[in-house]
Amino acid sequence: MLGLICYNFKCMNKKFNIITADYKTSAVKQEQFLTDLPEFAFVGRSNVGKSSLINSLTNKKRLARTSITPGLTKMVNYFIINNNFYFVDLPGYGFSRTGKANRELWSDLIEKYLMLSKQLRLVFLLLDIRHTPSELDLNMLKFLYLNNIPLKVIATKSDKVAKSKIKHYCQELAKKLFVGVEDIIPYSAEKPVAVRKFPNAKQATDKTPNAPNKTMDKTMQNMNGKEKILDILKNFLNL
Ligand SMILES: Nc1nc2c(ncn2[C@@H]2O[C@H](COP(=O)(O)OP(=O)(O)O)[C@@H](O)[C@H]2O)c(=O)[nH]1
Ligand SMILES: [Mg+2]
Repeated sequence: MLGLICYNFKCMNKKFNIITADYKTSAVKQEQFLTDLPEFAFVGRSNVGKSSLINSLTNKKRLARTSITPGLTKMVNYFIINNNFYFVDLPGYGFSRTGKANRELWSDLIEKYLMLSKQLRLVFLLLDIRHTPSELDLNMLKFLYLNNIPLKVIATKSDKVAKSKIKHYCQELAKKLFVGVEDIIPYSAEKPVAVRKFPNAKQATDKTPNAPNKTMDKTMQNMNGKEKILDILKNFLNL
């Protein structure tokens, strides 16, 4: 019995890691959507950093094709992770190349995927940390809310702003999106970025009265974007 408790405790504390990541398949129509394993989808404007995020999370430079090779970006691309779940790289939305009207679009395929995927657990909505969300970003957020699809917001390219300004940019994004700043995960596919610190964490020591709890500081506040996302995946997969 004690052994079982210890085993469970060990599992609870075990860090979740991505060990294997491989391209599985691409879908161009709904009949091709997969149904066998849980899915985590990445959605956002073209060029916001979806493919780079997938590559960074999996430590594989060329797993998802970044904008240098645009061929596959109109498809729903599945990557199998740890033989256990899928990352799904969705087509980017944005200005229509052919459309004469200056209108932003997202493809039917994105909408079909989000509405019909049976195994979709969570959507990561990516926004560039430096930019005000576009109308289309806000529509996507609304669409996800209205369809009860769980989502997390990722503020990409956070290496492009000063470290000291990351929190400010996240706060600005949070205001525009009507979410809490803690719901926004700053991320850099180039360098790891600490999510947040207690404002007084630097000065505080164990002996300081009311010093922040050190364990909490380490586990919650100093997680970088990658650790935070891995933690979210772990929770959604009940691992
Ligand atoms: N500096 C920086 N550049 C990034 C980051 N993420 C993506 N990029 C660049 O932004 C461009 C578009 O990225 P990509 O992943 O292809 O975007 P996607 O169209 O949303 O899949 C590429 O040139 C990437 O190198 C990041 O975190 N930091
Ligand atoms: Mg891409």
